[in-house]
Amino acid sequence: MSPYATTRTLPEDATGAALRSDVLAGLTGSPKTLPPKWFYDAHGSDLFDEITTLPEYYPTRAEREILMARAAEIAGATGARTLIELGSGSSDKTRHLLEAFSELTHYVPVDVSESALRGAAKLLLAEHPALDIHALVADFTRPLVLPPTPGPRLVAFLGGTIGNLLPEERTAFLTSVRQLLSPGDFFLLGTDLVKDEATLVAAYDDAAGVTAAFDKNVLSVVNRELGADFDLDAFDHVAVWDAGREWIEMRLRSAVAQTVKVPALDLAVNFAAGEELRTEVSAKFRREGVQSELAAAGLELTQWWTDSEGRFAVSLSTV
Ligand code: AVJ
Repeated sequence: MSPYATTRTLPEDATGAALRSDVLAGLTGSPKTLPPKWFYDAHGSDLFDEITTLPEYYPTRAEREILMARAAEIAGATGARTLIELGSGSSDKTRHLLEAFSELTHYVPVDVSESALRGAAKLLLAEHPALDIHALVADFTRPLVLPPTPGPRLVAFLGGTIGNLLPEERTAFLTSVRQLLSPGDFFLLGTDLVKDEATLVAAYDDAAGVTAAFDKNVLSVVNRELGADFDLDAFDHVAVWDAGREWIEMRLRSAVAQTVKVPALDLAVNFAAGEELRTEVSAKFRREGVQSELAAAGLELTQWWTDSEGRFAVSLSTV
């Protein structure tokens, strides 16, 4: 039996405290916002998995195409013995990589969801019984302390999730990734690319309404965790492309004037009819932008791969 260890750097009550402070700040600010990380309770994670199969939502398929085509090249270029995956979730994206890495002995998945980590480790160990898995229950936007595993190390951040960070948050995040790396280590990053508005908006406002349900799920999370009384039917899902900032925004638009109570925060929140609550920013990138953001953090882009339709990119960089 190979070792499976877990290290928790999040206090057990961290999630509750962080949710309360995020909801208080977000619902009392102007415009109103909620951070996208609160979409992902068990139901939200299921809805996201369903999104990845929708005809309009191309990023998952495009990234998978790249990883499958380039896994051997990535393994050869890095010679990685440890793979560290930030925001690993179900570890689905990494499966293709793990197959290709002949030198790999250690896998360090990092996620806030301990149940996702446990489920993923179980499946992976069935396929790779010799793999040493050390799961980290941690928030990857906070400074990380990694277990002492052999180098070279490959830190992977896939799925385009970096797009959920605002520009200043991205700078801080990339700087902390840089600090995890020693000479000879690598960073593998998935970024969705700027493209025509119709394709982008459809990817975040699908015909079947799955993304709308995913968007509204954040209200269910606040209802359940903080005793709020959001009426999901009183909000409409909206996806908007901001051409200046080159990001998609998901918003929930209040259909009527209404007051929502959040008892755990002793808060009553007024929404005007038509007022919008921003629930997600999903930034889209260009090669020059990725390269310069990496460079600003002390990382040098060495490889850039896109899918056959040029919709998504995976890049490799070094210190
Ligand atoms: C998981 C953050 C990459 O921004 O495309 C999918 C989340 N939001 N549909 C994205 C999401 C709406 C997704 N990421």
